Formats: sequence, C-alpha cells, structure tokens
Amino acid sequence: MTWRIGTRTLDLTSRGLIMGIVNVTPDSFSDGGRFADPGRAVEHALAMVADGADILDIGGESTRPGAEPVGEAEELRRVLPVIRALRSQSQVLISIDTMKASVARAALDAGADIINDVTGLRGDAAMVRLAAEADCGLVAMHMIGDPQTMQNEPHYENVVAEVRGYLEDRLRVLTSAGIAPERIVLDPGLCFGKTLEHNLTLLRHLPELVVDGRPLLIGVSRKSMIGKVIHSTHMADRYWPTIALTAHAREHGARIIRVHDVKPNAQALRMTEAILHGA
Ligand code: HH2
Repeated sequence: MTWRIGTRTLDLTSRGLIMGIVNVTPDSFSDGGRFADPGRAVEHALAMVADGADILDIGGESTRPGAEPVGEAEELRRVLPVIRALRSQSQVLISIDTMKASVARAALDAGADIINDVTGLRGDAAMVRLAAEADCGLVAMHMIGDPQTMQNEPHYENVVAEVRGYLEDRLRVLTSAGIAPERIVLDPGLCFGKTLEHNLTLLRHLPELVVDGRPLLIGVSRKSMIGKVIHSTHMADRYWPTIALTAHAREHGARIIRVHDVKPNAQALRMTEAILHGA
C-alpha cells in the first residue's frame, strides 16, 4: 500500500503516518486561538515533528459544526507565513487543510505537499483541475452538506455502505480527471454529518471502508463523539480516548491518523504496528 506525493512514494504497508494538526485559527473546536499567531504555530508544528509527526496539516478555517466561513484573503494571511516558515526549516510533509482551490494553489506554491479537502474536492469546482495539474498528495473526505449544516439530523439507511459508496465515487471522479490513484487517500470524515451511532458504526467497520487498496485516513482526535461516550464536557478528558482510537483505527486498517497530541498517538501507532507486523 503506497501513497505518492510529488517525487516521494511512501510505503504504508507496515508503517502508518501521524498527521499533526496545526490550526492557525481563532475558533477551532479544541485549540482555537492557541496557535493563531504564526510564530506560535510554527513553534508548535516543529515540536510536533520532534514528537514524531510525519505530516503537518495546516488549517486556516475551522470546520467545526456551525463555524463561520473565512474569506480567501484571511485564510491565506493565516496559513501562508506558517507554511513558508516550516518549509524553510524542515523537510517534513506539509498538507493544507482547505476547501478553496486558490488557497490550496498558494499553499503548494509556498511548499505544501498535500491538499486535504474536507469536501472531497467537491466544494470548489477549480479544486479537481488544480489537483490534476499539480503532483501533490490528496486527501478526499466524506461529509454531508457543509460545516454549517452537516449536523442537522444527519440520516443514512446504511452509513457504512453510503460512506463507502461516496469514497468509491470520489476515487472514480478524481481518477477520471487524470489524477493517479496512487496520489489519493480517502477519509470517512468522522463527526462530519454523523451522529454518535454513525461514527461508532463506521469505526466498527473500518476495513469495509478501504476502497481499491487506497490508504484510509482517520481524524477523530478530541472530537465531540468522545465527550458523548465518556459523558464529559471537559476537552482534557478526550486525550486518552483519542489514543485508544488511534490504536483501534490502525489495527483495523487505517494508515494515516490525524491528531492534535502527536507524541502519545505516535507511540500508540508504533506499538500497534509492532503487534501487527513485528518490532
Ligand atoms: N477534521 C477536522 C478538520 N479537518 N480533515 C480530515 N481529512 N479529516 C478530519 O477528520 C478532519 C479534517 C476538524 O478538526 P480540527 O482541525 O481540530 O478542528 P477545526 O476544524 O475546528 O479547526
């Protein structure tokens, strides 16, 4: 199982990746405002690399339920200085978490390697064209509606079949646009237009979400579904369950885990992989 990102081809068969979250935003659900200053975001991101992050996912627009959309100029103002500074100081893979093709293009020009689009490259008509022209890695995620509306009574007849069908469809659309399948990673989009039961069902059926051998990315770090399961409203209480979810996701086939707390999750990933494949 490989992922091609520009000139690099990563073999994810027995070694998965940790994607560290860098939210350069005032309003992200778990760390909004903490890294809105570019200097602090860069410092935090480099600490994540030291802790074992393989990818840094830079986001300038929160996608939490009901988040206010951010304009292109503001999003660029937030993310570009961080990407430029990181590129000049580190070889680490950088992904841009955006729904806008213009932001993705500027981020690639500034040195980003991967586009992570929570709309599955459906949100902006120019995104598929950009992805076909560039040689970057791609993450296509499942979401119902948009962040404004996604949690308004999401409904599925069969959540696993429908999310899988969507991922199959996105892979088909992207490859028909001339994008090599080896560049594409798929993500079921936990907590994006899903109830707690939908999320738990998807987590229970992860192997069924692997489409054509493409790597699966899971992002569940500190998300609200954890608070619901453990009956706690404290963000700090979501730390340990996130680590359990990392081990579970890797054991059940996920290869890229998107997290806020890199060190413990990287260690959980390595421990799980030692059991699966040997130390
Ligand atoms: N989750 C969030 C943002 N981007 N991208 C992918 N591929 N998968 C995810 O699950 C995912 C994502 C939401 O988390 P976070 O970035 O911490 O919060 P916010 O959107 O409020 O900035």
